[in-house]
Amino acid sequence: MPTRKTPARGAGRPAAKKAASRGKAVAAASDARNTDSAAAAPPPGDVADALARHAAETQELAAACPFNPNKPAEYRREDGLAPPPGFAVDPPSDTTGASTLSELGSTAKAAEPALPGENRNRGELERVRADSTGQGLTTNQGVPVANNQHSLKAGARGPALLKDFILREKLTHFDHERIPERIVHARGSGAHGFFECYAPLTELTRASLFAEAGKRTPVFVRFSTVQGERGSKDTPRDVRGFAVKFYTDEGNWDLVGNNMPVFFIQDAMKFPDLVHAVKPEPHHAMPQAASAHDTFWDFVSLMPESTHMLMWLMSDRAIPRSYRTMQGFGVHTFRLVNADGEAVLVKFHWTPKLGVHSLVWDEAVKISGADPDYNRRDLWEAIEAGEFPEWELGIQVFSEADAERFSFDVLDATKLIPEELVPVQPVGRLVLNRNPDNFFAETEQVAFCTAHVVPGIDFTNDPLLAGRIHSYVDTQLLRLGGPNFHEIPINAPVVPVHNNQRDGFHRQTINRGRVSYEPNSLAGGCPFQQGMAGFVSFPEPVEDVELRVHPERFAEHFNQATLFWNSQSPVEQRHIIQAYAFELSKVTVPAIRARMLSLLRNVDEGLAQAVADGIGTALPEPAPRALAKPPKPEVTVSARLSIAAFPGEGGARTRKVAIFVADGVDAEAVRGLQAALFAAGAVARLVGPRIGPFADGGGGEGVDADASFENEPGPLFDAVAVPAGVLEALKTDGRAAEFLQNQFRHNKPMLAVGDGNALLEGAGILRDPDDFALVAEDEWDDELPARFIAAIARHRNYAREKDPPLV
Ligand code: HDE
Repeated sequence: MPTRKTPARGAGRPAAKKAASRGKAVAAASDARNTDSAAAAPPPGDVADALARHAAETQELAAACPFNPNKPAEYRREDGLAPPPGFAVDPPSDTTGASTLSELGSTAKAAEPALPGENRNRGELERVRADSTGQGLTTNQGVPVANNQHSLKAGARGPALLKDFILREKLTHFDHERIPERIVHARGSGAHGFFECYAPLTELTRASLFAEAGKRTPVFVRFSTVQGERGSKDTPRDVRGFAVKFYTDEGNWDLVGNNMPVFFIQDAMKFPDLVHAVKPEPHHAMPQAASAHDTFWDFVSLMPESTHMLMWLMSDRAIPRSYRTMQGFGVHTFRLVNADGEAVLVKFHWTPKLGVHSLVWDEAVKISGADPDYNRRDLWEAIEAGEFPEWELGIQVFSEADAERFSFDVLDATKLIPEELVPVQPVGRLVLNRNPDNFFAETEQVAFCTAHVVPGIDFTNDPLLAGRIHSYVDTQLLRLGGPNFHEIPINAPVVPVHNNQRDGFHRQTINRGRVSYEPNSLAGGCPFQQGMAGFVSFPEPVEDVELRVHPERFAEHFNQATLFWNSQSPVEQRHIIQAYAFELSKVTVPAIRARMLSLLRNVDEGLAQAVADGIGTALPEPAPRALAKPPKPEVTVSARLSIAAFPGEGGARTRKVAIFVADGVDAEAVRGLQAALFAAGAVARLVGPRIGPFADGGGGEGVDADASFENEPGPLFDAVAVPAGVLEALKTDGRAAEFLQNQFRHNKPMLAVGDGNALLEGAGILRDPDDFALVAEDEWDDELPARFIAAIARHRNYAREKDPPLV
């Protein structure tokens, strides 16, 4: 039996020394091969064995933290206001924190943050994008599929077999393809793009997207309607969502706004009531995507604070021509905080470069039948054509002291800040330049959240905002199936994510190492708290007792509704009256109508009377006001509240124009006009009684209609041209007359040449030299396209409008 050499006998000799150190190394290596106990002495550092070295490095790392140096700061007030960074120790080697020494490396995403302006998220999306071009069919497990036509059966006429895992996988996946739709804003359309900062805003905010002139931050934007279900039409009378996810290099910032600057209610407590009231009534689930019903008007007529928002909702803002031609607003007052911790208050505005343009109601109704995807298609087509929609971001910046002086409370989301009081300064531009590859993966799964702010942007105590900070994450937990929805590629930030959150449904991150807590010494304290480099909440002073009440300035409900009314052009005012009359006529309970009229009397007597006349109702007494002595408003008219203040850059780009064709048409003129419109950026389609070829009146080469009166009726076009030669073929076609009547009634530019004029006359549309949008000539001349394009650039001639309409 071999005997052990005692250290005493051989310790002094080199061979013995060698043997002892070999022995230690073996002991350390053996020790390191166990995961449940270890020797009392720290493992030696100079061993070759990888596991032993790993153990030694772990010891070294943990020993670097003999106590928790962060603790004292946790109890100091000044550290609460300006948190110090947490301790962090560099590990002795790359593998000290590894879960396993057999790891080969880490992903690029975990290794380094994106460069400023780099759209790393696109790279992430690239990683998960699947391109089946040239590929064979497989199952979800990657097994090649031989036959995708038939289930596996026992004989050609025999029963299907349970072991057909290919059929079962296909059906099971299909059966689970739907996720719950958003409770509000279910219907939407999205696009990728970037935000570009004009000049550094570092004096106001440390938010990294505003750090340098020209800095680009990737974005994903989703526009939406509010009331309708996911498959509902695009053109109801409704608020539109305007939600922007900025993938900044300090995390995601979501500015989840609307196309109107105010909201119906002042407190999150009332949001479920509002939504229940406006959604289809619960007994029969009607009407879809419409506010024109009893429960909505019952609720809002009992909520006088809604009056201002209702004015916007009854205006043409609620029926935008395009997502590309509507403003966006952050609605709430937010806070900007600079690197020194100094804060200002801020409101966010998006202004479309194309100008603000709307539909008219009759048109919106008809479009919803002709093309329920009208706004979705418009956004998609413009981006595909390289006509990238663009908005300017503007901010209204003011101080707490300014806010104190206003006659309204800036924490009240039913109030805006007139631009006469605080001007809007442009700070950057938003460009949407890429359509999603997959609607579900991107537009449906994107999860916006008001709580997603970045260092430099903070909340205020707006009680509506407070509820939103909770609600958005909460709703995704159900909609996207658990707490890991931030890992879905469209939601993932472009910067690495490091924290000790773990597990949950559909977890994708494979966290390295065994440490998932903090403080720790086994990972050198990492990930460590970032102190003042991280998000530090603005230290807003809080005094007062807990209670459920609003401040008194919230109680004034009508001044800004009146301001909005006073600021509208006569056409806009007429449309508001018509909208109220229409909506209230759809209410079946006269008492509700009367209640609404009583509120309108507090806005403007003329408005109330006109709406009352529109529904054949006598005016009731004005509604009592919550404040006996309402404060005097600073501003009584604000030009910037009218759509007329935002004509846009002009031009006819992306406008859709119909050119009538039929047998006998002047094909030469058609080609000339189409080319001129195309050169101006407009999209002209040849619309005939059917698609297909039509003969030229002069015997030359004919034209080929690519749309018909049936598949593309008038309301889908911004303008129409009737060239010479189509009269004979179309004079008895009621669809042509209806097309023209719609164009006329919706105030759209029209061009008629030669006997095309007779077609208009047959539809009841007479020449009118005062109507700039009715370009009518007996002969074709080469100036005509330019005149027509100039009219298209002015959108519509509202002066043509008569109530009731002439045709
Ligand atoms: Fe929202 N809102 N909201 N909202 N909202 C949602 O979040 C909510 C409010 C807005 O394209 C939901 O992910 C509460 C104001 C937009 O995906 C939900 C309150 C404004 C979108 C929710 C409000 C908005 C939503 C539904 C009152 C304008 C669509 C699904 C306290 C400033 C975002 C979802 C997208 C979506 C809650 C009020 C805008 C349920 C509780 C005010 C643009 O979480």
